[in-house]
Order: sequence, then structure tokens, then C-alpha cells
Amino acid sequence: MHISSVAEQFTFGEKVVRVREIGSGNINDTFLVTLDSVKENHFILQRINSRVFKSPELVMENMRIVADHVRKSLHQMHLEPGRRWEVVRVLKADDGKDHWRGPDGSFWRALNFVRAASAYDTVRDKVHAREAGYALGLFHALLADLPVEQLADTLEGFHVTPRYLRHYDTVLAQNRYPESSEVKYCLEFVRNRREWAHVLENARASGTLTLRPIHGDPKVNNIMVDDETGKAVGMIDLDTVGPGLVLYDIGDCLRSACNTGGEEKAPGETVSFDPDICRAVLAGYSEMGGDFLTENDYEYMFDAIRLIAFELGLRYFTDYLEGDTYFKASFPGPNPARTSVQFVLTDSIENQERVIRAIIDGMK
Ligand code: GN1
Ligand code: MG
Repeated sequence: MHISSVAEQFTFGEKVVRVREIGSGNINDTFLVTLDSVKENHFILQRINSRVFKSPELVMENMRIVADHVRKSLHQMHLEPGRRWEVVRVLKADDGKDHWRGPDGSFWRALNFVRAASAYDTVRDKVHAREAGYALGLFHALLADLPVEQLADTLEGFHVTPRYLRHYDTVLAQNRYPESSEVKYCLEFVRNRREWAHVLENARASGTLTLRPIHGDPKVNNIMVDDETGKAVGMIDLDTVGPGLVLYDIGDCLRSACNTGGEEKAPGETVSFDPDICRAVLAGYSEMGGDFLTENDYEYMFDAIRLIAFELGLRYFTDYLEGDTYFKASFPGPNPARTSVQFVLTDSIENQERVIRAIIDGMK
């Protein structure tokens, strides 16, 4: 079926002028649909990867609950004058549903287009970094009083590192892999950290850290900034919202923002964690999000930053060993390169532990 015909399932008879693939998502496919090029009438069309999201209807339900709650909370929140904050709006299909199923079973949805704003794959400067932190802090603050039981867990074990380790062990046992120096480095990297990698789940199991509504994927390119003012205007990609630890989000935002070279570096290029960007992100986060962080959240924050970088490397590496079935490949064989970016980043985080802990202490 032609992509324009899919888009027309959401237009109530209006003609589609253009459909263009956009974004750099690793899982879903995203398109910008233009209805009227003179009036700049656009919307976002997405095909949900149902190999990853087994119950896309639940993903939509979570999005609805979160968006409704955020809209209500925004009324009580005093944002600085001139700051706009956009909440993702799900557009209805012609049959009134929040999605449309293609004849092949594919799952499609439409979202509003956020005008005059952009998302970048990497942080541009400290101002951008602060805005990314602000966006995440505000997002958490807006959801702080949403009872976590209302959200479905659409990707069970999504940031539960020990689960990824178990899967990794199975994959290692069942697959053949090249004995390259790159692979050896990765195997050893994981081996040396596997005991420690239980750190957040142990804290969760003992009740030291508790579940709250989280975004699940707050990397830099899921934060939109205003094209004119450079201020954050919203968080996109609500597919992974659900119950989790706010530290997963803080770790994920920092592993993304402070890796200023991006996730797609070629082997050999230097990768490091930028502590000045970390300071800026956390300062931005504290503006709206500082109030509900507990002493234990601060205590485990360094581990979270280190862990989410390690976990993403482990996920890329496992996917490579398994034959690249989960993450989309943006160029042939990217997962070993993506793995080493995350592992070198983890290494850089470990080497700067004292500096990073001092930045965290400065937030309190
Ligand atoms: C995936 O598809 P995208 O780019 O929004 C992944 C995240 C990773 C990210 C790394 C559902 O997100 O967990 O951090 O790639 N999402 C899922 O870029 O696995
Ligand atoms: Mg995502």
C-alpha cells in the first residue's frame, strides 16, 4: 500500500500533498505528511514496530494517560512567561480510532506536528544542554502525582540491566561470533561489570528506589527546542512512558547529552563524557525537577549514568551477536561500532567518577 494512502486514513478526506521520512529513530518509522503546502499544514505519521512493541494499543493508552495528565498539571504549574510547552496530541483516524491497522497488520498512528521547533541528535552547547535537562525535569514534575499503577509496562524489563545480561548469556551460548579484537574487548568489558550491573535493580528490590512514571527514552533527539528562542518546548516519543526509576531517565538523558560526538561515531574516533555538559543538564533538571528527588536518588545517580551507557552498549552488542534484529541499521554493520561508542563512554564516565559525583553533590 502506498504511504500516501496510509496517511489519508487520518485526513478525513483531505488530500495528501507530500510524505517524507524524517527522524533518526532506531525502532519505529516516522514520516512528515503535508496536507496543504501553502498553509504549511503538517502532521506526523508513524508505523510502530510491533516486533518491539507487542501491544501497541497499550502504548497508545499510556500516551493518552500521560498526555491528559500533563495537560491538567500544566495549568497548575507556573512556567516562566514566554515559555511554551507542547504536549503530544494523538490525531484520530477516519474511523475514530487512535490508530489504523494496515491490511498486513501494520500499526499506524498520527500525531500533531510541533511547529517552529527542532530536535537534534547531539547537544549543540551548554544552553541546549540546560534546556534538555529542564525539559526532563519539567516532564517528571508534571507526572509526579500520576499514580504509577495507571501506566502499563509496555516493554517489560526495558531498563532492567540484569535481564539484558541474562539474554546476553543465552545469545552468547547459542550463536557463533567472530573472534575479532573488537568482540574480545566487548566480551571482557561486560565480564568486568556484570556483578555491579545489578546496582539499580538491587536498590529497587530493597525499596531504596521506587517506581514512578518515567519517559523511558529521554535522549537529546526526543527533546524539541524552539527554532527562535532555543528553549525546550516539549518531549516527544512517548512510546516508552511507563513505570520506572527516574534515575533511568536521568542516566539516559546524560549518556546521550554528554556524548557530544553522538551515538554513530566510526571506530577509532574519540568518545568521551563531557562533565561541563553534565553540569548544565543537571542544573536545568533541578529548575523544575529537583524537589522530588530523594537522598537515595542522589546517592545512586552516578551509578545510573554509568549503568545506562553500559546497558545501551550491552543491548547493541547483544543485537549484533544475534544478527541485528532489534535496532534498525543505519549503515551496514553499525552495532559493533555503536557498542564501542557506549562502552568507551562508560569508561570515560568511570574515569571521571570524582568530578561527576561532585557535580551531583552540587545539585542538592
Ligand atoms: C531506541 O527508536 P529510538 O531511537 O527512539 C531505543 C532506546 C535507545 C535508543 C538509542 C524502544 O530509541 O532505548 O536508547 O534507540 N528504544 C527502544 O538511540 O528500544
Ligand atoms: Mg524511542
